[in-house]
Amino acid sequence: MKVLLISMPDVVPILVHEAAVHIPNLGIASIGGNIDPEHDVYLVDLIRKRRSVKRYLTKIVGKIQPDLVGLSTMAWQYDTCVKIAHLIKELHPEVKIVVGGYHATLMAEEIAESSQSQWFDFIVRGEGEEVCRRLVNGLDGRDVFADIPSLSYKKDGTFIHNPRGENLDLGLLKRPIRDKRRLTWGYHLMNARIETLETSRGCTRSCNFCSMKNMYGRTFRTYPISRVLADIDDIYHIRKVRSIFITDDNMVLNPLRVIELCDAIIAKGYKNLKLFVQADCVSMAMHEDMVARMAAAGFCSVFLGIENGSKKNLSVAGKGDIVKASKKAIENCHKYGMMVIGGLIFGFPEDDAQSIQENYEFFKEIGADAAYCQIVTPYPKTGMREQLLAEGLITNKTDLKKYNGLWANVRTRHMGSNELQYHFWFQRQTVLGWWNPPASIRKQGQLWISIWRFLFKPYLKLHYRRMMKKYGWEGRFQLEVQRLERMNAFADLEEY
Ligand code: B12
Ligand code: SF4
Repeated sequence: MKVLLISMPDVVPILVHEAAVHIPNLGIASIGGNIDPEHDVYLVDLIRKRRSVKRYLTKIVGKIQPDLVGLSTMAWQYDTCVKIAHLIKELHPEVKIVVGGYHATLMAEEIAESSQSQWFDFIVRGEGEEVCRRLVNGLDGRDVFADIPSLSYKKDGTFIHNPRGENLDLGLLKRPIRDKRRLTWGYHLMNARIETLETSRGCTRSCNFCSMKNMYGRTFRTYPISRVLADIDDIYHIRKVRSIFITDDNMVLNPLRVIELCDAIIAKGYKNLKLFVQADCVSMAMHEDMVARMAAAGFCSVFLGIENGSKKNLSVAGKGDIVKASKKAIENCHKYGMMVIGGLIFGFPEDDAQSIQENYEFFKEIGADAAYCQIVTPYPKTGMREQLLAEGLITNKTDLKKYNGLWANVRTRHMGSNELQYHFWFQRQTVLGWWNPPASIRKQGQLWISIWRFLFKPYLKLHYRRMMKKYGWEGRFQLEVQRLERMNAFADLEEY
């Protein structure tokens, strides 16, 4: 069997420009790595082909003539996913198409009942490695679709949903594909080559905007340390890549394990290894010894879910009062030279222009190094969606293309969604202003940070001064909205 696994071209440039970060998709790489070796597997990450999606797919599908195409999609990418499925069926009508990932997991029933289901032959809920392995064997006549947990398949034109399978034993998974079977390349974080790996899956915290619990339940599973080291060896020695993005939802839930892992990494003596990770504030605040060991092992940047400075808003998000923990976590990271990217969320039911301003001010005060700002997004099947629906605060219930954190799909009790969208943008410009990396951060990427400080920033300041004269705040905002509208519109897919 020939299998082609594809991830979507849509991006969300919240931190830097959309061309500055292209991180490989680990989901398809891990599924591909676990398909039995007698089958041929190819990976395509369309994030590297954003300007020529149709042209590229026409070429590659024609060349490979796959038996099965797997499409990976989050909620906000589903619209593009349907278009791509339609295009592929048109190019190669005999091909079977399976859709998986977050959106398929959360919305399998809805997808099956929609008219778009005509483009899909299978839907996979949850982790894809074992289901896909068996599905490919099933297509080869060596397994039976009805027996494969978490698979939905068509019988007489209607989808049958098999019961959901158990979470996988991570110790049994084979390594993801990072070799030439990956047909797209050039992954980078501001021009430094980057790869992804995972050390754990899941999270036991209860943030109610998070889609995670529908994927794994509220569980936390870890990979054996030997497997994580084998993965790092593959990236470091074979691929010769020094930057690694760890995709764990919350790697630090078990601090003793993190320390053990860091010690094992340190013992390997990798030089110039740079690790990027996401973590929760409470664990990073409470375990300074863990933070110190992480820094020693090469963790240079951490994304912290700070979310909001208001206790009321934090409680709506299901986070509890983490304000003190946020401050302490940042202090700990800075003490050991780690850059902190702080996640902020705006648009909670009580928000008004002033509270949005205050949240940006709070962010400035706590001294994180860069802000990753999003508007509350009512992702399907989350507690947040239920809560906001009940209060009539969701203004866009159906156009999921806008469910990516950049768009206001909600209103608050004090602001309409347009006003929220405006203040989310405007206060950021006026309160946070231009990014000014502190000295400790400048050391981490001297070339790019110097280019930013001495080339881009002065140029952009001049550019926006002129824009202000010509358009004013309102005009500039409209231009920004138009830019966002264009970002994930793929002209060559419009006909589908
Ligand atoms: C790492 C990560 C990121 C990284 C991305 C790294 C990368 N390579 O792209 C960063 C920080 C950049 C990021 C950004 C965003 N992310 Co993110 N991210 C994650 C995270 C934590 C892990 C993803 C991952 O790699 N997991 C490991 C792999 C192995 O698992 P996986 O991708 O889920 O794949 C498995 C299954 O889904 C399934 N599967 C996946 N694809 C397919 C395809 C087929 C055919 C099949 C059968 C099965 C299948 O099988 C895979 C193997 O078991 C997830 C949460 C999570 N636990 O997954 C959120 C998550 C996927 N992100 C999410 C979101 C919303 C975003 C942003 C839009 C946030 C924002 N506003 O900025 C952006 C968009 C990024 C972009 N593309 O531009 C949401 C998606 C919600 C939804 N309902 O769609 C999630 C679930 C987080 C959440 N808390 O809700 N993200
Ligand atoms: S800490 Fe992160 S992964 Fe865990 S529930 Fe909250 S948002 Fe989701």
